[in-house]
Amino acid sequence: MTATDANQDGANQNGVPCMWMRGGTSKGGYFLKSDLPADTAARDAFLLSIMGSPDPRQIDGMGGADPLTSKVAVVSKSEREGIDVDYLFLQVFVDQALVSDQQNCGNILAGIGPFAIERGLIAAKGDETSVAIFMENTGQVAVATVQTPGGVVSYKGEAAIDGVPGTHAPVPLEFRDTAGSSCGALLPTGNAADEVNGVRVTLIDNGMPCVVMKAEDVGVTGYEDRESLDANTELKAKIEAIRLAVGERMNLGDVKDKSVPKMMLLAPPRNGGAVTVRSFIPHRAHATIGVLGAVSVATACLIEGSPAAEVANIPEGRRKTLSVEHPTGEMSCVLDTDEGGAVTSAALLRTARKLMDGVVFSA
Ligand code: NQM
Repeated sequence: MTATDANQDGANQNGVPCMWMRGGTSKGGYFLKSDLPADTAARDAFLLSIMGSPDPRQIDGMGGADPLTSKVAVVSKSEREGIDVDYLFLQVFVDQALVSDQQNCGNILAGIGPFAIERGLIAAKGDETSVAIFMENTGQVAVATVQTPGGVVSYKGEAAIDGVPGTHAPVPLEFRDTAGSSCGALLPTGNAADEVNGVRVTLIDNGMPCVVMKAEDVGVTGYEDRESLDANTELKAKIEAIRLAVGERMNLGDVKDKSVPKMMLLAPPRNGGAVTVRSFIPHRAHATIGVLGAVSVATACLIEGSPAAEVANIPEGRRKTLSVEHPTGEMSCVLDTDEGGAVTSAALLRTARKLMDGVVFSA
């Protein structure tokens, strides 16, 4: 028996400690790094097994048969100066035997602060605890503020986010220096717009690599619901061809088996916001929009000459709140800009909730 086999065997019999949490509009398993196999292949095999992948229904696992509920956070105390914890995000594919660390997730990020405090990686500091989180996928830092009345994490509160019923404790997230997180530059081709397969697109990365285009340029309105977009095989084939064509240009290599770049279809706002978006992540339509995906879209709206700028309504001032309308509501991004109009930081409101704390078993 190899060390890996032994590790897997142990996990089968005793289970592995894990907290299941909703982070923003996503859901997944939160693990301490020290509780998972150190070997990447063994770790990924374990995660596929506990999620029930590959299987479109994930019937033999914890996954919810949706990329948004098949997510994992790996958390450890940080050795880095000024940083509390390190967070690695892993996307466990639903119907393929793939685990990817090629993207970040700003929704799952919302649960990292509460998890770190609950697991004793950091101590609560008064009624609110700010947690500096190093996002290992992109090498960048986010600061989350967690409600800790009486030194205990509270999930109860009055904050509402679209896509999640009810109200919960607010978890504000602040990002700085997210430009070029995975692509090396905010605009990896240096252009506000490129033409790909006859469609004008902006290739952009302000925390999440995205291909931003006008919905009408790919034959839809941008106001469709998730189900009709997911059923539109012609549209999906068109945007997947664009995605595959831009991987190299975005410095992401061959993106066939990657969950980035995300495909963003934009239209003018209908509910008083800045812009409307329908996003593909990248093969299924998103029920709302990703956090860093929204930051990248909002940033594209501020770039002169981009297709996004043509449909967006941009507020005045150096600090701009852009309401990004999505299929089930909106997400407000607060962007700070410098005198040249470049985005210097972004802040968003999320909530998170502990759903289960226990042990999880692989097959
Ligand atoms: O963009 C989905 C989500 C995400 C990612 C995805 C996210 C982000 O909504 O930061 O949060 O784009 O795969 O959880």
